[in-house]
Amino acid sequence: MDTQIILEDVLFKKSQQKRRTSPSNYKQRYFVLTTVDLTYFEYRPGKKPVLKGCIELSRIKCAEIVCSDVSIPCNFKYPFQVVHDSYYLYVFAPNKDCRQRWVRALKEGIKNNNLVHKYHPNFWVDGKWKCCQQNEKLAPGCSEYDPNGNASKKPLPPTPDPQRRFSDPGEMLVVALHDFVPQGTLDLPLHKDEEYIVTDSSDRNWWTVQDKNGHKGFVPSSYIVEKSPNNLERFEWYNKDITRAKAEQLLFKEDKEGAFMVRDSRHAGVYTVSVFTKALGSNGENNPRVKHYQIRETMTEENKYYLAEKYLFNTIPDLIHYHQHNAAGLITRLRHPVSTGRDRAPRTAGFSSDKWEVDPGELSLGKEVGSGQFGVVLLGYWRDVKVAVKMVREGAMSEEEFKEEAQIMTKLSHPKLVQLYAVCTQRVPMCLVFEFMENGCLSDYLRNQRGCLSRETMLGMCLDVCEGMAYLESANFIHRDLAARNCLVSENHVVKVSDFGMTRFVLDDQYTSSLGSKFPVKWSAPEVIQYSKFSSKSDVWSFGVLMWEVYNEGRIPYENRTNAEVVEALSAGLRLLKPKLAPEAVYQLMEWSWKEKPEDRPSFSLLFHQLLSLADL
Ligand code: 4IP
Repeated sequence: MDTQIILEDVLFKKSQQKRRTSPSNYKQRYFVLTTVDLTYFEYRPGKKPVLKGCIELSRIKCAEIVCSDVSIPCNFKYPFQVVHDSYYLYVFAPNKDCRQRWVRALKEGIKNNNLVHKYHPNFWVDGKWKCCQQNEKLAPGCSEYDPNGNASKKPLPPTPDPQRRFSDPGEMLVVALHDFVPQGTLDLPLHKDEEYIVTDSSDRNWWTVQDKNGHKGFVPSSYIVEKSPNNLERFEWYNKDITRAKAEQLLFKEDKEGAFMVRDSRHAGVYTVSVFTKALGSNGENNPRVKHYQIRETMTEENKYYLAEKYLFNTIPDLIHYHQHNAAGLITRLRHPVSTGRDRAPRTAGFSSDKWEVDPGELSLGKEVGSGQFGVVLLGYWRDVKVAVKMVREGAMSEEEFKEEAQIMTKLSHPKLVQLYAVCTQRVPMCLVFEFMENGCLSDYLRNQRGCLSRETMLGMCLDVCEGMAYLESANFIHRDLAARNCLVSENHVVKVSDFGMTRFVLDDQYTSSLGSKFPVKWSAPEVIQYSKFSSKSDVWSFGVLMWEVYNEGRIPYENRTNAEVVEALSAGLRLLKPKLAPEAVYQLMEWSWKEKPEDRPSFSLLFHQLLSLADL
């Protein structure tokens, strides 16, 4: 049997301390799970990954989530364990979804092994197991191991104790980030800052939660966050994944003394506090500026956080709270939290958990805002939600096939994807209801902003698209027509991927056949042009072209060549030239995306981390 890649992601790992003198450190590694083994590599921007470790699947005895309240000294806060031979490999994922994907895939891969019956649900720390206090590392486990278990489906324990320091994987306490007004009969209302217990998280977008009165119902998973000391997402001052340049831009715009935010540093595992000040410079001159401070951790037994050496705190929220009241070594105290529009509730996957068809009477239609392969696009409202309505021209779309797929597509939901909310099939021809994007398509946006875009902004655009594509890749969904014209720009200038998978429903041969005049040859990988072989790796090729478009401010690739000439040039090994505005390291990523063989191209998740490492500190 051929070895196949099942999952690949950049994750953190803790050293397994195989030798007595091994340091207990946390490192970012590129993990690859295949049908045969689990390997991890050191990745270095622009260079080939270096193999660091390999565990054959046949040697793994347990793969499971770790539940713990110990503070985790890297910024991926979702641990799972891989028990093999007599070693414990602790791996840390960036979010719950990703962790669940890995644990599920690992369990699938080891299901025929000789597995443990019992395991340790918590960490081995300071010479004992946190779960059962046994002080022998190889002591038998203390909890039943469920080899098939989808941890989130376990029943709740009978009497939940609010003082418990860690929760069973099945019992997760969450806090609402936003109010949610139910739109369907199965939904439950959410009230900002109130706590709920998750009872089922098996659907990616709609989780079942229970409120304090015992009422249960579906809520959008993006509206709640896990309540844990390690989770910063519920704080208005925390902005995940934004670059130093974007942070500075937002803080300058706020223009208030002490405007601040906490963000992920480019150095994985580290957080940075960025703060704006108008304090006079050393020469006594007016000098509004942003200062950046890394949050440091004492690597002692009891992990503590600090900004200025003297003041140590158990958690980051405690540290921020202190510095909100005391400058204590900072240029100014932290006065005004600034966020990237987090106050606005995110999109939900569909309007509600059980509603992906809308009644035409509930849609009000406004002016035309554009046109696409299927017909005109109108501005509209569904109840009070602003939406873009694609009116499908008769004969333009294979409607039956689309209807079958629409339900799956409404479930694809990510902040960097243009959300398909619902379809309206009772109208003839039908229409599709999407999230509305104020700033139109990326290619026009780039052309209109020519000469005004900084390199940081361009990198930010590539990062946005890459993040959305990494999500599609993880959902095994192929875009098939990624290009700047198929990305849209939101009101606050976030770029989102649109029209994913839609070419499958186009009825125009000129568009779908690689010989057709409308086929996007200039964005297509060689295997797509030759054999219509689409994959996430052919999307990666198109993404390389999209990066080229961004750094060329919306110019058409191979401007003066016909499609036939492009095909010829590609097969002779020629590639698009480096855009003047692209740094060498970004062009290297484009070239990597244009490798002849799909398997030599990077995955989106690797590209995302490579791009992130190029963003300013
Ligand atoms: C190393 O520390 C790394 O953490 C290794 O991880 C780890 O191997 C080593 O543990 C540990 O000593 P230094 O880089 O500071 O030397 P990686 O290979 O991912 O870099 P594991 O086995 O955890 O992969 P020992 O116990 O193998 O020495």
